[in-house]
Amino acid sequence: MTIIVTGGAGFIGSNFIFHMLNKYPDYRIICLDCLTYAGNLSTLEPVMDNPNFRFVKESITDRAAVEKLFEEEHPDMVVNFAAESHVDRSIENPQVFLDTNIIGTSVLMDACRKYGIKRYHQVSTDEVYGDLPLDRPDMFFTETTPIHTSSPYSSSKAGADLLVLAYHRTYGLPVSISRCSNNYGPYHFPEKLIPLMIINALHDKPLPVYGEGLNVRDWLYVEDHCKAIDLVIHNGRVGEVYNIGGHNEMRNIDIVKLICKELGKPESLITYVTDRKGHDMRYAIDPTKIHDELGWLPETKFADGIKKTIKWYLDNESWWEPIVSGEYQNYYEKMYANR
Ligand code: NAD
Ligand code: TDX
Repeated sequence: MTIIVTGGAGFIGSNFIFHMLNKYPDYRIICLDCLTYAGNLSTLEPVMDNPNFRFVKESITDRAAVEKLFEEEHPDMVVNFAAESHVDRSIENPQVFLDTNIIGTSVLMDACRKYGIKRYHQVSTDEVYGDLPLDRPDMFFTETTPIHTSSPYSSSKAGADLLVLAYHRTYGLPVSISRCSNNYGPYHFPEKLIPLMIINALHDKPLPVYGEGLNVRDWLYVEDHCKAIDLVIHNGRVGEVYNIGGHNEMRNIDIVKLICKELGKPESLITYVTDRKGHDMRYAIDPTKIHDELGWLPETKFADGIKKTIKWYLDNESWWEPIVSGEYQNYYEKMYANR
């Protein structure tokens, strides 16, 4: 089995590569990643010498490079993690989100059509469903909830999802899609809520909570997401969408307070800043389908996962220090200086 994993130098893709190489020692895994600001080759260092692993630095939008890779490797599957993934960046500059998330997806699927494939899997997000009201805790996203996006990011992911389903119906491409809730865990890029708060708290810097911090996200430990994708690509039905989430809804402010408590830092570091434009209120996944069809259940409880994650950031300063002291510093200044 040969699998091309795109975006494997990022947060979830790298965790997925570790999971797959560990669980299937006879699989060949090729990581296709162009190393944007969010891609980090040092993350993949532990597997670089594995003879069943290959890293290729190219963009999924580069048709010639993608076709060359298909000719060289004859993949059985493609799992597409590669994306621009940060909502705030999409509000500042939508164009690259359309290029990577939509055009990149079409380039990958065209190569799958041209050379043949057993499965093309699209890693999508619960954000394609828009948001839910805070006063309706009985409401959840199911796979049939209408697409109703809020940000350029979620719109680009939804556009890609629709294209994936269209390639299935029009060309019979054997596709699947998973839509997951918010992930957390090792190698999460420091621009996202949980790692940003951990690292700022460690430096006794202000903890910038958007609006009143009452927005709710449904958090899943990254390993549980990887295991779910593993099940979908092997046993999931072609042409289907699977929602992934662990019924773990938390308000942003409660997460930030928990991080302060775990690190022994004062809540006075919390600073309420201007809200995100178009900020989604609540995400909540109904994972009944993947549970009933594939037997998937999350294994890591949030109370344990957040402790493991904080410990990972404490133990791995050498991974995140070069990021927060480098180019990312300019982004942070631009986004938060006058907020
Ligand atoms: P990330 O930003 O950490 O990593 C993205 C990776 O894609 C990086 O390594 C980057 O270099 C690479 N990449 C970007 N553009 C590329 C291109 N044109 N060609 C090749 N590689 C490119 O993202 P993440 O958080 O790991 O998310 C991975 C996927 O999962 C995304 O598709 C995202 O939409 C989806 N997702 C993320 C979450 C979450 O909570 N992080 C939840 C649900 C779904
Ligand atoms: O500094 C911050 N302060 C703050 O209050 C940041 C970075 C975020 N927030 C809030 C905004 C959100 O309500 O925290 C919440 C989580 O924000 P992000 O970490 O940016 O994640 P989110 O916007 O929910 O999107 C994430 O989950 C779905 C991923 O980044 C997406 O790629 C995925 O599709």
